[in-house]
Amino acid sequence: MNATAIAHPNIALVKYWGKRNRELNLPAVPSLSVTLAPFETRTSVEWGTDTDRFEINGTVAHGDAADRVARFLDLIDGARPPVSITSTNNFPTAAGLASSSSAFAALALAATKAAGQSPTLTQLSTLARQGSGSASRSLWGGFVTWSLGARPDGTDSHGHAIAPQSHWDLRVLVALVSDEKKAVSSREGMNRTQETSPLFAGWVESGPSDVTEAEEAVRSRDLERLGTVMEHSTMKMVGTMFSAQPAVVYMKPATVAVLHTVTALRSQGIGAWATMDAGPNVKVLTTSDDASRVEAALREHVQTVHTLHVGGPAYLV
Ligand code: 2P0
Repeated sequence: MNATAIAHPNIALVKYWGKRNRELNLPAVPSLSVTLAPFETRTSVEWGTDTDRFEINGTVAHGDAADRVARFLDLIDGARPPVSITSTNNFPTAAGLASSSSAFAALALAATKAAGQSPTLTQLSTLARQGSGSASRSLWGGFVTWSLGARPDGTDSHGHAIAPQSHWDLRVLVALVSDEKKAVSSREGMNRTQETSPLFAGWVESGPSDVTEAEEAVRSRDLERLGTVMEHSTMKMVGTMFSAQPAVVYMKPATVAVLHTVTALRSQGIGAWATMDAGPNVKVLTTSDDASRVEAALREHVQTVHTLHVGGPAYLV
């Protein structure tokens, strides 16, 4: 059977960093994200063909990338036939956003449908998590919490919709500091941090209350409260990276310049808060009213700024 699905990427407002189970991709901390449009991944799956073939953004995957997709498909059906996949992003892979979140969410939705299954969104999220942790948050639109869960098999560690796309018309501006492929993958960076940073225990201990704080801020549409906890979660995560051995440093000079600019904007009364992920790019959370002033300020340091809005859920085409 054939099926096609579309999913948006998300960025974490409260961060996922570290795993309590690498095999099942179970997180060390809960996290909370916002789904982002108009960026999206469109994935078509043919279940039952001559040979496995995975085409990602026009290039056929080989080696580790292909193995990762094949293992993911095996989770759907351990006795599956060969599968053909064509997946494309409508945004540059170097856009400064984790494309694995939309990729594995779209693949989970399209591949289960093509396999003749009808999983719930929660089951899809649990499946997508095993492809890439952040993908567990891309099945829903709006604001999503990825719960820590307690069961050893991970069936209670998945996304939960906190508020839909229509709840809050925010903007996220991506200041593109660098589009080079990073030297340390997020997976490698988080594993090294977890194994070597003396700050990691504090990170894990303080994570759950950040998610509670962010959920309350989202529900009450309190941008200052949400931005404050987002920056705190981000800087704690960066602190664990810097204190790893050897240190994991994704920042570039322009990253720091943008962070200072965001702080300066706030002192001028503009509601803007910054976050970063496993890379040098800075994402700025702001309102639709302030977005153009924030963009102008970011352009003093970077050439490319993507302006994104809150996106909707993943869906079958
Ligand atoms: C996040 N990041 O919450 C965090 C913040 C990067 C920093 O999720 O190993 O590609 O596939 O579960 O999801 C990036 O890591 O890692 C990420 P895996 P993933 O968005």
